[in-house]
Amino acid sequence: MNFNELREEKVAEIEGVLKKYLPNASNHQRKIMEAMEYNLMAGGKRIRPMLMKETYEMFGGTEEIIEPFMVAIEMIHTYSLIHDDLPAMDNDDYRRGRKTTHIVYGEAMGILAGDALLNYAFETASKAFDMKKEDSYLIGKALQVLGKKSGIYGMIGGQVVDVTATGTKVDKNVLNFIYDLKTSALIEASMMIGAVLAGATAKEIMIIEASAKKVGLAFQIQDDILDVISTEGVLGKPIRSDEKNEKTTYVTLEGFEKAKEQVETLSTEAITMLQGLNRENPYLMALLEKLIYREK
Ligand code: GRG
Repeated sequence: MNFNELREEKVAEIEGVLKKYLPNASNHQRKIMEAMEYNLMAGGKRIRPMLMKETYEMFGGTEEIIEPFMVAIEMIHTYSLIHDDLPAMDNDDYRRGRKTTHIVYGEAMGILAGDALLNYAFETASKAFDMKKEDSYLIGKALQVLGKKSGIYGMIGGQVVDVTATGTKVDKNVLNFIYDLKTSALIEASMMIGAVLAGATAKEIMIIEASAKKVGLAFQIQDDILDVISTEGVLGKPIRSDEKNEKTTYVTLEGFEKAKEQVETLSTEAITMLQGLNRENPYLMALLEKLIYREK
């Protein structure tokens, strides 16, 4: 099986896990449950749950307790996309190749679907306590990482600075701060939770965090590049969105070629850091290399 086939198989497995943990749309709340599922199951690369599971396995993890956390991180990521597309933020009509949630279900339901996914993420992750009581301390630590990296010290914090800076020219320091929180934080959470639940040491978790920070930055710079050179058909979302929203990006700040070099440099540094851990996961290394040249 080649890398792409293996990756497709892993994406299908992750989608199976997502379905397993989704609530059954029933009763009077049916509408919100449908709206939650609408965007969550619309596709997407599933990078975060994949990085989580691969890191977990790299540290020798084999148990099902990783599953509720894989679902939780994808739910948090999806809620952020739903809210980011709202009229009050980027006001976009397409995401993951579909009309955005607020376009289909209305703005109020778009807000609620995002809120519901965020809440249900923690409700789902905490199911791990019932699956393996003896790992309660590790599960608690993993929940701590999830809360911090998606909150004001993580993704929401980055989004706040991003929204405030929109329409103004920001320097590289501020841009790095935004990317660090807005994008890297969830990637850090993904890989750190994998490490935490597999029982990695504090030092190993720090190295994972530092490596994931670089992966996240590289991922965001590539996102900036694709926003300029790709097509709506390939990305499943509008292109030139940064220009429309008057956002400073690595491409506007450093130019296209330098941005491409940064993606390569950061990814190589991230991979080298992981290799230094002397743990085996060739698929994870190959995935990180592939992300450098990703087209969507
Ligand atoms: C609204 C609280 C709140 C936060 C929004 C994450 C975010 C912050 C906004 C979404 C827009 C954006 C450019 C985010 C940066 C991270 C990023 C590149 C998201 C897209 O992730 P992919 O490419 O998407 O993994 P898929 O659809 O493949 O899952």
